[in-house]
Amino acid sequence: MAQTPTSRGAAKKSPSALPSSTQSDSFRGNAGELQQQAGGKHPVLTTQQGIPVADNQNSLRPSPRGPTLLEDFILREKITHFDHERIPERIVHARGSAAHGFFELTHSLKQYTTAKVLTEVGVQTPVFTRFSTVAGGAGSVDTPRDVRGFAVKFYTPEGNWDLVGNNIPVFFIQDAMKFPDLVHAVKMEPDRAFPQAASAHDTFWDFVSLMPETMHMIMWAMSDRTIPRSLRMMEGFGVHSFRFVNAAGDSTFVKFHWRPKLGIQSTVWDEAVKLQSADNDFHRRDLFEAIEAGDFPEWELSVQLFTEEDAERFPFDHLDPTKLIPEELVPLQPIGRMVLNRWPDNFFAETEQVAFCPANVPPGIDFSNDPLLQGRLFSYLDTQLSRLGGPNFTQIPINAPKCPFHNMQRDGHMQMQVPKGRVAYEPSSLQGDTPRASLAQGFRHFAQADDGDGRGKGRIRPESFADHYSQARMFFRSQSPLEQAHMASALVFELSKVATVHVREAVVGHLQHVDTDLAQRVADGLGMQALPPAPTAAEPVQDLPPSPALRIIDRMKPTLQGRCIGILVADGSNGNTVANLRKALEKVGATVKIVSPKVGGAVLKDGTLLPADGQLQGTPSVVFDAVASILSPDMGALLAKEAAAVDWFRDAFGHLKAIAACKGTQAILQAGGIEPDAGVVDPADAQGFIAAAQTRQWEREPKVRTLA
Ligand code: HDD
Repeated sequence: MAQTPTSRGAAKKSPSALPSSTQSDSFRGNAGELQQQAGGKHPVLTTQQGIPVADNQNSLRPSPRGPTLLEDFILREKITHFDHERIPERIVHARGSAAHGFFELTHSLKQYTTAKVLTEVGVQTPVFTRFSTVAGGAGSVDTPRDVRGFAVKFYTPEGNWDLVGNNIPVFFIQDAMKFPDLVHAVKMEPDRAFPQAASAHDTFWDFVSLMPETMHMIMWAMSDRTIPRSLRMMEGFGVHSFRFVNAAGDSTFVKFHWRPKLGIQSTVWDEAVKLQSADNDFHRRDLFEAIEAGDFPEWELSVQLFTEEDAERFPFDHLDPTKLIPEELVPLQPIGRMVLNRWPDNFFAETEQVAFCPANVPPGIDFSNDPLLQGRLFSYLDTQLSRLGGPNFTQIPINAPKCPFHNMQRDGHMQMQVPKGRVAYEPSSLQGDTPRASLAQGFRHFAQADDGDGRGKGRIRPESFADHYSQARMFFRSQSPLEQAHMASALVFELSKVATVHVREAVVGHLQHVDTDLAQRVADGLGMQALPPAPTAAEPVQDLPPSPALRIIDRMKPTLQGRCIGILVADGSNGNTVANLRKALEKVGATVKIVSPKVGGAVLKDGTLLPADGQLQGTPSVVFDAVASILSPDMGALLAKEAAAVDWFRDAFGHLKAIAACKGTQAILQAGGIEPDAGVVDPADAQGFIAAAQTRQWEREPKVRTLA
């Protein structure tokens, strides 16, 4: 053991008592022995200047109990570096998890774009994809009700393409001018510094109540989309209309959609809340474990393509980012797939330092005039300058293009390149190898005609952006009755946290334009005596055809692939039943985790030890998609008195999960007041359990909670 002088006794130890190998002019403490603890061949520890370090335990002192000397350059360098280890977190999307992977094109878009990444079928383009929550800080939980960021950096042969989207296809506001207001309203309130990572507070809903353009996005935010089960089970959207430009210079509008191979799935609200205490890192861990297990998450990339003339016929303006184009109107065309197959080596170097920017597009992809997108084109580069400390953040490995790049940008903080030669300007005639612009290969902006209406320059909101309610109504009416009930309940929950009565009333007033039944349900849920008046709508609300593609309950994939099942065992459990169930579950692609009252495992009926993946009290059922339990009657009776065991089943039941419960478990179900239904089966019936576990027991919901 190392003898670091932490006590007076140790400090008084005479230097002459130390092993001779540590005695030298400067060694008065004992350091070397720590090196013995791990095997392998370790390089010598050095300072950042490369100076070898002899003692990494003790600072330099004139005598064993004397003050630390300023001369200790090793200590000063180490502490100084540590003091500067953190950089400003992202003002939004601070909490995120990311992975490396590739994008593979399956259908060429050559007809529409020159971008190689979208024309060379079969080529795998490296990507780095970061998912995030929006409102919370970097250390906040993974499962609040929040929009999720879905940002993909494609390292294409023609430079980086960043598709910086969300898991929702529309946005809260129409003009970038309002973004700081929106973010200030949703973030923790500045005087009290709470709530963290939550929209359920006065300032957010005050802003919403005064900005009817938020209504469509509010419907999405209150839907189950904002409480995803897994980052692997989320859709992603580029949101804005972008442009493709082909070799002839013709332009086509495009919207991008990511669809998860595992299907789309959400949690129920009570589950999301409990996950916040069960596992702050639930989504990050889920992504990490899937990739580590070789169960690589995959998404299909699809496009919606339409021309200027098509757009003229839409009953909304596609340049308004609060509007989506229903896929019933413009179908989705699958063009490729993204697979995430490598977890970053270092969180800070990659996930934290990655810098996305919607302005990063290769030749052949261009922007539309969406005023939100136009503002974003400025914001991201600007924020990276302060977040990453200077203009050379593009040289950080995770941000650097993987294709050759040459320019005349020079110097600045943290310049990593050593450019040769005397020419750092263009045009020049002194050197033969300096970079030159290329009309043939270079980025060319689409030559869009000015569509001004002759009124000239102004701070103008187009009249075509004035209808704020029709698509909100379409989204609400496209949902299944249960999803509508979830939305109404979410609105009641959020507005119940709003103390200001006139704000609650104003929001319910807007809801009348969305759907009067919804408004009434929310008003009832809030205990309002009468429906507040609806504000005047700038445009008549249209009854657009519903879009069933916008539901998610119907679209949960009937599979156990990518899902995780917990099996509760204890001493005396029947090992055969456990083994059979496990085998059957793993055969259909589920991950199985054994939970036991002790993490060391359980001694089964046949005397063998079954190691556990989690201890019962620290592994609540919220972290599983379905649960099973195989217990002896004695252990069942004992655990029926254990709150963690009773909660395990009560929560699984309340969260509409399938339960496989043996006879020995019945005492716990009874203690939890659970009346078994079709979703509660015997663990010996593995196939019955698999069938039940492939979905949630939606018909159970009205029996376990009151929905608005
Ligand atoms: Fe943004 C980050 C997505 C509107 C300004 N945004 C950021 C990230 C995502 C989005 C996924 C995190 C990227 C990462 O993982 O590092 N943002 C969106 C979407 C929007 C949107 C889908 C609307 C369609 N954003 C938006 C506007 C502005 C910004 C209107 C400002 C005018 N966004 C930023 C930012 C951030 C950012 C301040 C914070 C950190 C960063 O950029 O790198 O520049």
